[in-house]
Amino acid sequence: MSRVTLSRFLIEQTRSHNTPADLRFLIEVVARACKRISYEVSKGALGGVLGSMDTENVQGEVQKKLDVLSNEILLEANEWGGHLAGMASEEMDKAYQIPGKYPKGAYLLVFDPLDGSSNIDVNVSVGTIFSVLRCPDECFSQNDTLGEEAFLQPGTRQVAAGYAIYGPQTMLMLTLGDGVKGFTLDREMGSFVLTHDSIQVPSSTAEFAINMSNQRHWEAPVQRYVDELLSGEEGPLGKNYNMRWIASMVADVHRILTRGGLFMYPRDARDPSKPGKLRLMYEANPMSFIIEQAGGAATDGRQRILDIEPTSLHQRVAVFLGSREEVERVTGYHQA
Ligand code: P6P
Repeated sequence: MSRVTLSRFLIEQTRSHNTPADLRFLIEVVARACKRISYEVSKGALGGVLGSMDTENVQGEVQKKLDVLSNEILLEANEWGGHLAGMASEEMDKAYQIPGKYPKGAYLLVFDPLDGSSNIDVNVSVGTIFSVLRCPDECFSQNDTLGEEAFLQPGTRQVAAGYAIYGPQTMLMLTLGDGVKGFTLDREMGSFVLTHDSIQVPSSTAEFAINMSNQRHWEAPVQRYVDELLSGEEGPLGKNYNMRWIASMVADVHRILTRGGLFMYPRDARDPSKPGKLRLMYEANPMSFIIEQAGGAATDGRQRILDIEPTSLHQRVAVFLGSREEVERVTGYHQA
C-alpha cells in the first residue's frame, strides 16, 4: 500500500473538505518545526540543551533550555509565511506580533512548545501542543498591535489542533474537525507518514491518570470518585482499575487516545486562585478537541471544556478527559 505522507493527506483533505491552502500550509510548517524540536530533544546531553535557564516563564515556572529553544523554533518557522495574524505561547507573557516586514494571515496559532519539560532531563517523553483559531475580522483588519482579546475564543472555535509526542517514536496527532489522524515520523525520509487513520477512544476503561500526591487537596467529588476507583471490584464501580501518571500531558493523553483511560488534573486547595494547573488555551482546549473528535469527552468537572469562554490568555482550568463513561461519571459527582 502506498504510504500517505502528511503532505498528501493535507492535499487530499483540501480536495474532499475544501481545507484552505493557508491552513494546509500552517499545519505543514508546524509539523516541520516539530521535526526540528524532535531532533533537538533527541540530542539530550550531547546537544548541551538539557537543564534550566536562570529565567521563569509567565507561569512562574523555571524555563528549561529546551522550552526556550522550542518556542523560538515555532516562532521562526511561522512568522514569515503570511498565514498568521499572530501567535501565543505558554512561554510568552504577551501575544507575539508578526514582524511588520512579513504579511499577516487569517489564523492564530497558540501553543505549548514543550509540554512536560520537567521530564526532559530524565529522558521521559515530552511533546508540543498546538491549537489553531481564526483571527476575528475586527482584530485582523487592524494593522496595529494584535491584542490578547483576539485569542480569547472558546475551544469550539478551533479549526485545527494537534500535538507532537517525542517518545520512542516521534508522532503527530492531528484533527481538522473531521476525526483524528496519527502520523509517525520516518526519519530516513524526513516525512510524517499516516499510520493511524481513524482513532477512537474506547468509551469505557479500567485505567486512570492522576497525581495522587495531591489527594488531600482535592474537592469532595474527586475524593469520592478516586476512592471508588481504588476500592476496585469490591467497591461501587465493580471492577479493578490500573493507574498511570507520566506527568507529561502529551504522553498521558496519547496513551488514552491509543487504549482508553481517564486523565484528571482537578482544581485543588493548594492555591484557590488557580482553578487547576493546566492552561486552557494551549493545553486543555487542543487536547479536548482531539479527544472529542476521537469519541471521548472532556470537562472541567462542571462543564464541557470546549464551551468555556476564556477571560485571559494563560488562564488555568481543571481537566477530566478521556473515555466518555468515566468522564460523565466523575462530572456527575460534581453535580450531586
Ligand atoms: P505535576 C507538565 O508540567 C504539565 O503541565 C503537564 O504536561 C502534566 O500533565 C502536568 O503538568 C504534571 O503536573 O503536578 O504532576 O508535575
